[in-house]
Amino acid sequence: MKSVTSLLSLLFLGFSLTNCDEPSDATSVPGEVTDDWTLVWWDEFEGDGPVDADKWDQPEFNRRNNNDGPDGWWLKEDSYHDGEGNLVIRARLIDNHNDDNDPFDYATGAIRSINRFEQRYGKFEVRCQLPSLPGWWVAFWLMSPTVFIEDGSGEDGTEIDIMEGFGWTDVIHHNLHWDGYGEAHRSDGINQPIAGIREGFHTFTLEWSADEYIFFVDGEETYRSSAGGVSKVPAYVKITGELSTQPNMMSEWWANEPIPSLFPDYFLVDYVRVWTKDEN
Ligand SMILES: [Ca+2]
Ligand SMILES: [Ca+2]
Ligand SMILES: [Ca+2]
Repeated sequence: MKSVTSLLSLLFLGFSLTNCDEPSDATSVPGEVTDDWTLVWWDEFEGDGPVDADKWDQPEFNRRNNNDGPDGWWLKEDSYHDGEGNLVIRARLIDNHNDDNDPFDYATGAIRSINRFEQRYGKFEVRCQLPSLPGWWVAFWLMSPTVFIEDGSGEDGTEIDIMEGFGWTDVIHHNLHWDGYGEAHRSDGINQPIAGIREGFHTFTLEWSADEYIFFVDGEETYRSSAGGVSKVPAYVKITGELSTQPNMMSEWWANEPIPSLFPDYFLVDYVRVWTKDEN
């Protein structure tokens, strides 16, 4: 009986350990030598509770205003856990949310680690399933408040778009933006179709060092750049959906046109993990 009790205790301990919010395969990243990397921050999005407020801020505001059409809001209730190990970023129609004359507005979800976690350099990875509808886009990106400083350099802060993806096309974007978003704005990037990227889950990874940014999709290098001089300041993590009814955003250059009757749509994120590189 004693041994049975011990066995049960061991089983219970094992059960507890496998159910805590630890990545089970954090070192098994395709194409990577894992020994030099130390996992320092992550969210596995386990459980059916709300988004972890210790890790994430959920901004709420009219992210994509349009004076001539429905607005695209970020609302807290559109980012949540699905109870199956994923973060859900939802896009949907809502009643007109302000005092303009729109027949309806749109809402999407967004989470960001601002005031909670920031890091300079390292490896940043998300595993996710892209949405299926035209009209909105999703992104895994890094942001520094100093990206707005207009000094001819991205070293003091660069928006690093590790992945921008869509429901209507296989094209994936990797982009860098610095010196604000006005006339001084500079950018560098690439967009390329990746066959089958909208089917099932895929990983999108950035390796950021003092020398360069290297981007990977499913462990294969897809882009490499040192544009702007490479940011030397910490950045926080963002996982977002966005929908704009501005004509340029509804073009085939970007998110294409939303078809209101088809919504809602969903972007699923299995995990986000961040490593630092060990200095040997
Ligand atoms: Ca409105
Ligand atoms: Ca700058
Ligand atoms: Ca997960």
